[in-house]
Amino acid sequence: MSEVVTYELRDGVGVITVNYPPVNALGKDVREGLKAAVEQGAADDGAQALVVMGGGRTFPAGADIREFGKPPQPPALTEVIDAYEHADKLIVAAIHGTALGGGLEVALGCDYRVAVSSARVGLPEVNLGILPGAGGTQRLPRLIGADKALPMIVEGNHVPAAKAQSLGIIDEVVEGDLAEQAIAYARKLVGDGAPRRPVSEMEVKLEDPKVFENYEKSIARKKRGFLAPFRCIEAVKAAAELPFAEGMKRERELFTELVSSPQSKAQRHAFFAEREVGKVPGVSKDTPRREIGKVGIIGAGTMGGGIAMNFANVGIPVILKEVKQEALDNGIKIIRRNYENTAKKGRISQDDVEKRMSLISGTLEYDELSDVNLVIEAVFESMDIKKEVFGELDRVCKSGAILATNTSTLDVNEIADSTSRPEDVMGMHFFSPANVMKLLENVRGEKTSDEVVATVMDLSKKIGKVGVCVGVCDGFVGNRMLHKRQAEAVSLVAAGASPEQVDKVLFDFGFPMGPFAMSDLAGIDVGYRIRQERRKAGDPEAQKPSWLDKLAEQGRYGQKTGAGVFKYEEGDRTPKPDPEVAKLIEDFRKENGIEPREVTDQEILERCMYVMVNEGAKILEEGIASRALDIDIVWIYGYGFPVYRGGTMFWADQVGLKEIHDRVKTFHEQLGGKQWEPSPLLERLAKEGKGFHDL
Ligand code: HSC
Repeated sequence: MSEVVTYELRDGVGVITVNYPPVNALGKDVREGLKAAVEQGAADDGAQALVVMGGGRTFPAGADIREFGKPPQPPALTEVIDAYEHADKLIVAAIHGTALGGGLEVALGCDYRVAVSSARVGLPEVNLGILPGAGGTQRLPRLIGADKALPMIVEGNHVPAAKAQSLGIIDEVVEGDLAEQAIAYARKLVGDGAPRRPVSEMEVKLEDPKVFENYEKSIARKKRGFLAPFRCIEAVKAAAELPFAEGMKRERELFTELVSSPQSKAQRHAFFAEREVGKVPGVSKDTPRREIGKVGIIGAGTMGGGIAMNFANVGIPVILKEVKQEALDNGIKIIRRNYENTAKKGRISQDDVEKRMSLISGTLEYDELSDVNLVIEAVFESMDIKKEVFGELDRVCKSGAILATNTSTLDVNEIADSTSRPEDVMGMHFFSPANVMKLLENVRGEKTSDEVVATVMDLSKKIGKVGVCVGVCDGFVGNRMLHKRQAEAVSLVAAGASPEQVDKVLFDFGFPMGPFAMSDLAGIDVGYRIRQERRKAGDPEAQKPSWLDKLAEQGRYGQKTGAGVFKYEEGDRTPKPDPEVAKLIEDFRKENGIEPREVTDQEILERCMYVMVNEGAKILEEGIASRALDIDIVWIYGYGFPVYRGGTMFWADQVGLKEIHDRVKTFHEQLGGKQWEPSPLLERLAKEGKGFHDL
């Protein structure tokens, strides 16, 4: 037997334990070990029943994802599970941690399942662009009914033990030592003459024959562009309609199609990138972390309030500092309202609302921040104001406190240098709404210490964010690339496209909304002010005045004023084309001697996307992002880049860098502009036939 799976006889029960840290993934050695162990258990005369469990922190959390895309290595997981289901001894799965994917499929091959109350089970394969491929789509509907299995398989959520018990997945929730409890349970079952329960032999219960059709309709919008959720529905339908063996064949066909699809490759890349992104190159994993027991926030506006909620949500006390009592009261009132709304939707209890609110306090005095371990400034984007705030923080905050700025545009090094402790200063760029958006661009200044970087990166995870460490530049990673795309979108409209056409192309690509619906949501005035500042300052790279600026000058700021590039009806956020804007664009073209031409969807896609890829390459060259995967994660979590395309740079690699480089060069010849100057890195990789992820 392999070393990663052990077998021992305890109290007349054979206990099979998987020891393959960190998550007991079902790689080749584990599969071999599991198969050998069940054979040993079956042959062990001293064992009246068997228990299978995970050592360390969890029951197996799934197949070993790193094996996908490589030649399959026997034994297949399906073969292992068959061996458990057909063993001639009763088997109990004893679950702690997370029994996910292939792990839950192993448990479904057992006769009975017990779990500790903190355990969670689920079939999250859909999040990797695949479906459960070791019988999960066929056994779970047989165990709990197709109607209940469907959401678990299509949504891929983790289900806590108590709920899993009520669904019929778990037979008993146990307290105390899991192995002992499972052994006692197995002995009792044998003593009571409990029957074997091969799930594959159960009938599939189906309450509503239209469930598949209805479910497909219900997810059509939310899962737009994804392949796997729809294939999951097909697989569960097969369970309801076909005998087990045929259903398994169908599951295999669908699994094989998905696992080799570009979507699954992209989603697997995103899975590992999300974990890799937390490991900052050059910062050792043993770097000491500072304890963050209390946080101060400067500014109780929308941003400050949203940021505060992240900390209260995980039990960290927060103190909000404002200038005026009224603004403070209002900020805290809005936080309460947000929590109350979440409670109304049933996502948290009223008790949670009160607990979280009790962790949030307010002050008008800087001196009250003397005991915080981290302070995040979220005030107006003005260097003078920020320097003033940081001067105060430098004065009152205790030694070792981390001083962070939420700036999205200003130079973090300049802010840091205005204090006596630049090594403790860092950017924490939250995305709006700060309590919802998962991305956190953690901006490392020239002098920021490793300890501060490591602490802030860990803290990001703790508050449920995906932190990406980036360097200092205008717009950091996300907005720097976004601004290039936005300028291109504006110029495409000036050339002859309509804003609706541009938006549709990017929406169809998979973004949640097009660039103009997005600028209407964020407020056109924000970008307008920045562009005006640049023009005033004589910045040679400032964009020329455009039709979009004219909209801002007319007070059409977007959703907040009911009209921007699109118009909005009262209480409705759906963008509607506006003939007035079409006229304004037409006038703009006339004034500037532009003869409108037909712009193809292909040109829109290439210009909007390739300009970002070229900028991403420059960001990599400059070391603003250390790896292409950092940029991918920024775009997936900050801007809704479709995860099934793997992020901007992963997508670029799939398209091929030679193709992109050639087009960038052509656009540079045709349109000019610094944004189209091919990045030397892009040029080199294109020549070498490599991708950004080969670096
Ligand atoms: C699957 O099971 C398919 C099946 O249906 C079988 C198909 C068979 C087909 C047969 C055909 C014949 N594999 O997340 P963390 C690593 S698909 C490899 O930071 P946490 C992870 O990369 C799978 N590695 O920990 C990281 O490595 P690092 C279905 C895996 O405590 C380390 O473990 N299951 C891995 O925050 C720690 O991970 C899933 O999708 C895996 N399966 O969360 C579950 N899982 O240290 C995926 C983790 O080097 N996993 N790693 O960076 C998770 O959701 C989370 O990892 C947990 C733990 C919730 C388990």
